[in-house]
Amino acid sequence: MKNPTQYLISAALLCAAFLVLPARASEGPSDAKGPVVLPPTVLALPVEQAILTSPPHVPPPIKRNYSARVIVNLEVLEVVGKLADGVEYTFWTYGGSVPGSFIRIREGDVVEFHLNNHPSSKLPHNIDLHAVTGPGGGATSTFTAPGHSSQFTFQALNPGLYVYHCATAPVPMHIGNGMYGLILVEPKGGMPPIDKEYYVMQGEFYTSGRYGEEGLQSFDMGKAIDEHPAYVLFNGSVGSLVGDKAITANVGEHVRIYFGVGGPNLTSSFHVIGEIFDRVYPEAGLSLPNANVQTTLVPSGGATMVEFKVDVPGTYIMVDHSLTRAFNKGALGMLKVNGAEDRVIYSGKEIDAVYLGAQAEAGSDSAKREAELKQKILAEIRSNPAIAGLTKEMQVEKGKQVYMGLCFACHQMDGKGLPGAFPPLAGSDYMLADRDRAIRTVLKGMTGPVTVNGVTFNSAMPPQEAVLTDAQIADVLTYVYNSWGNTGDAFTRDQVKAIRNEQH
Ligand code: HEC
Ligand SMILES: [Cu+2]
Repeated sequence: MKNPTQYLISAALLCAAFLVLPARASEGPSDAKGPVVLPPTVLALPVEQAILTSPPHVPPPIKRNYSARVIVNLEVLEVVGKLADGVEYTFWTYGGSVPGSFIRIREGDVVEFHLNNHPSSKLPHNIDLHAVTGPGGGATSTFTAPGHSSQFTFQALNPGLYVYHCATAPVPMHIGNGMYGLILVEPKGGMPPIDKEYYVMQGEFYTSGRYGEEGLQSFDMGKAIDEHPAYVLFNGSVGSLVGDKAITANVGEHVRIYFGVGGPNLTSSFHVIGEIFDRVYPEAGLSLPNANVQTTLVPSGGATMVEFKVDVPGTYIMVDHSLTRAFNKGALGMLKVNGAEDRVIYSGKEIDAVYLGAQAEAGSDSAKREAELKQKILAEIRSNPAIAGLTKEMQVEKGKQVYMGLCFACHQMDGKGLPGAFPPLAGSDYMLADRDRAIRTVLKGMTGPVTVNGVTFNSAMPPQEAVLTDAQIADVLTYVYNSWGNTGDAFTRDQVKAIRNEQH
């Protein structure tokens, strides 16, 4: 293993290598030692090409029970990609994705590593693999100018899950632009078999603009030094694991997430809402799986493996439980679980009764009024089939209960919102202009700038699709549209259903 002194020395070497680059790059391979002369025992090992995958995918488990010589070809690519809707960024990547390609090898393998820096790159890059024993973890040996390819060999002595990252100066900038990934060194006995495996990494982005500010953003070194990122992300962009890009599993399956933190600075409090990790390999060490963990701490430049069985269907939200990072800076992903319900393990909402405390007498009045109206409707149906008007009134009362239980916390009792934080629903030109969009906002939530009655808000509204039924959404919007001087429209559950099922 590397000790701290070796780290310091390797960092020093790294800086030296960087400073002398211009002379070296033109001299070509003069500093290269030439291919290593491998002993016959190693030369006799079977040779194979590593399978690399981009997130959230993981290469297949290693089946062999002997060492191999594994060839890894990793390409450095500087690419413009999406940080969020309307927000672009020039990512520096290993293999074209953030995080970079997942590498899977076996303890004892001798790895011939090729780092290929694409000719279109503007800068030299290298790689420090935390799985490597040797100064710099490969960094000095892989310092590679654009249009060049470096080769070095290492033996994977320690099993575990390791971060790799660029270590070219300024290192925080290279990592902050997306240059990190994971390498799994399976123990000789293999990882325990599991149904589903996924690859997720957290990293922060220090953009010149605020969260959601549109256009091509650049890296802001000042914000990086202050550790004030605009974005904290899973897999390199807002929504990379949301909606139809969510990771999936079926009820009864066991899921393993290989989770790493590229940083460059922040530690993650990794949590899956509504799940308990049956097993956690703390700090990705293999000796001590911990059991029944809610949230696990993953340091910058560190990793973990979490495993859990999914017992009931639904959408599970993955977050950094430092929650403004999840709700305001993007560190949020989804796991969608399909299958049959088990109402003993989780019943779902059994009863929706009114409880508002002193907060909102309006709510309990509204429940009473609902009961009255139910009676009225029954009476009305008996004597008079013209019940349309009453149906709407009924919806308004039900919707009021949903509103008082959920929306009022942000949009306020009077629907006027809070300046600088929550937009108004009373007289909202934005909402009233487009009914479908209003449904969509409640279902899918909303992030990024929105202008309501001439004032711009830029925050996040949590999606309600997993919380509210179609009928509840129709009711709450009917209440909102029939309150505070709004237009008086009604919504049906079929309208909500249509938006819920629309293709994106
Ligand atoms: C946790 C706070 C929160 C809750 C709870 C919440 N919202 Fe919002 N809502 C917001 C924020 C913040 C925005 C603006 C998002 C942005 O700027 O990106 C918003 C935007 C909206 C908009 C579009 C903007 C406008 O004012 O016309 C509508 C409509 C809306 N919410 C309706 C609802 C309804 C209905 C509920 C209850 C089912 C609800 N919201 C619950 C915070 C919340
Ligand atoms: Cu780099």
